[in-house]
Amino acid sequence: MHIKSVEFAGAIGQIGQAAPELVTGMPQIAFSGRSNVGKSTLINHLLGRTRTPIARVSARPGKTQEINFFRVRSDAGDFALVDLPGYGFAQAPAPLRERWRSLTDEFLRRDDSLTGVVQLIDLRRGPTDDDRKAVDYLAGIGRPVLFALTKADKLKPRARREAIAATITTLGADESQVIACSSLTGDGMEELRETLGALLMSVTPQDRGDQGSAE
Ligand SMILES: Nc1nc2c(ncn2[C@@H]2O[C@H](COP(=O)(O)OP(=O)(O)OP(=O)(O)O)[C@@H](O)[C@H]2O)c(=O)[nH]1
Ligand SMILES: [Mg+2]
Repeated sequence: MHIKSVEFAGAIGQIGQAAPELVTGMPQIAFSGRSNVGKSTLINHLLGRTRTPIARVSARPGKTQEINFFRVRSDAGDFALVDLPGYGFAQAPAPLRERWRSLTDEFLRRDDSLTGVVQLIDLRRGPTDDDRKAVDYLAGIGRPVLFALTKADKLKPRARREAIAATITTLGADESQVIACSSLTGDGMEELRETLGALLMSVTPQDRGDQGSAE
């Protein structure tokens, strides 16, 4: 998949709020993961926005509490890339965690345009309890899930191979569902881009609405 352009489309901060108009009717790919797992960084690299980041990478984990939407034009059609707020932030007070759950749950369960979910997991840590809950939850939604194992650069090749194998086993995932990534080396980015492109191409033009026709 070749990315042509990206723009910030808006955010959902309240339960029940509609997705930004700019992405109405477009297939959506959501990025889910623990706070600090590297979501915003991965999104910037995936979209080729390393020099001028479009997804904010904050110094304080757990700061993003909104669902952010980016409108992407690509040769696989137009789509909305959705940056979900990170979960599992240890210091987050219970009401905030509850709010996260309701906001995300309400959004993900809308029947409309969710084409797939990229679930990020820190390769070095393997799936945490929170990750497993997220994975179980996503399985219940019944949309295609791709696992991006982040920060792969932090492990030497052998430890990396072992960690990938262990994560696949723990998740009960298929090898084809899992991509080891590094925003530092660029590993996995092209594979992730291609896999998402194929997923988007599998969405029929009728499902995409008027704005999504491939060029
Ligand atoms: N070594 C290494 N560090 C990374 C990688 N990806 C992200 N990081 C670092 O991890 C930290 C968190 O990255 P973010 O992209 O802000 O994480 P996030 O998941 O968006 O966090 P929240 O917005 O709080 O949910 C930053 O200091 C990044 O520089 C990677 O592939 N390799
Ligand atoms: Mg972020």
